[in-house]
Amino acid sequence: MTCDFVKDTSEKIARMEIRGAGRIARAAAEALMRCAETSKSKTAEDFLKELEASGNILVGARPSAVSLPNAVRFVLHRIKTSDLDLPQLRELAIETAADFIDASKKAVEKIGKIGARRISSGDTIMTHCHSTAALSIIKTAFNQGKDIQVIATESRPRYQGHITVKELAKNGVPVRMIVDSAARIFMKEVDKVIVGADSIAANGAVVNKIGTSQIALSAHEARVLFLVAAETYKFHPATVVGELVEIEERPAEEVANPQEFGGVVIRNPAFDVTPPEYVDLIITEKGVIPPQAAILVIKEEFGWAIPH
Ligand code: RUB
Repeated sequence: MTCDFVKDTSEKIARMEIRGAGRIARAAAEALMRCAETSKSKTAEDFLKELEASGNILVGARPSAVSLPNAVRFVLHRIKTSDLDLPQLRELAIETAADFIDASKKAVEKIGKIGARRISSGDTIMTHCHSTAALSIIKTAFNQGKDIQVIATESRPRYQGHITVKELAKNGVPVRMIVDSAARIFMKEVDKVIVGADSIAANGAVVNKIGTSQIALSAHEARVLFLVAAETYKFHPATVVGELVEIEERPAEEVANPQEFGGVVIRNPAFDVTPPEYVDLIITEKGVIPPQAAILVIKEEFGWAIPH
């Protein structure tokens, strides 16, 4: 048995009504919290089974952001390793989900503060897609009075760049929008690229919105710093034992109507992988690390979740 909140949240995640790795993670924790609050299970065993089944549904909603399974794991691990009766277990599940949500929001704030130290007055920053963590750095630096400019890609096919541009403009940050394919021509004006992450593998490779790796490549070519803003729950425990991050392929219709092209195949991968060689720093809420230290973050934060 699973609850309605879980079905509703996983549908919203799949439809991208709830999107962005951090928001997805917080929504999953909240669904589990509501599930625990309203559960009609009569025994601790049934309650655990219900939450586990709910967790599996949530995890199946989208494959590439590890923040989703990490949020579910965080809640389930704490309740599964306790030895409590049903009312206490319910309380613990609610408390743990709330802890995750709270820690996640604080992490984004902390990343803003830590990352802003890397931004200087006069910097032009390029960003791609819509990342709350990357924007936290940009907005914090701007609010500290640093004179910065932003160049944001529109991020086809779902145009998450529009959200970025509107959010920055609303906050008074000077921002220009470009088509994704103009990233290289503008790179000569850029001092730093800052993007978010959906997953970070044990070798420091960064999975983020499709197009990120091309931007990283042109930043590398132009010797522009490439920074990734990522909470520690974006690090992927199973990559330690060789699991690959699944790259979500979304419907062709998001790109164009195949019928208008005589049924031609249209591919629509939603994410790509930026190799660690193109990443200068990863900014987490625990501090700034080189991509080569990703394995240490995974061992420290998710050692218990690394599959045997
Ligand atoms: C969003 C995306 C974002 C990361 C990080 O993809 O790739 O860069 O999720 O975002 P989609 P945040 O729109 O397909 O979910 O920093 O907000 O977690």
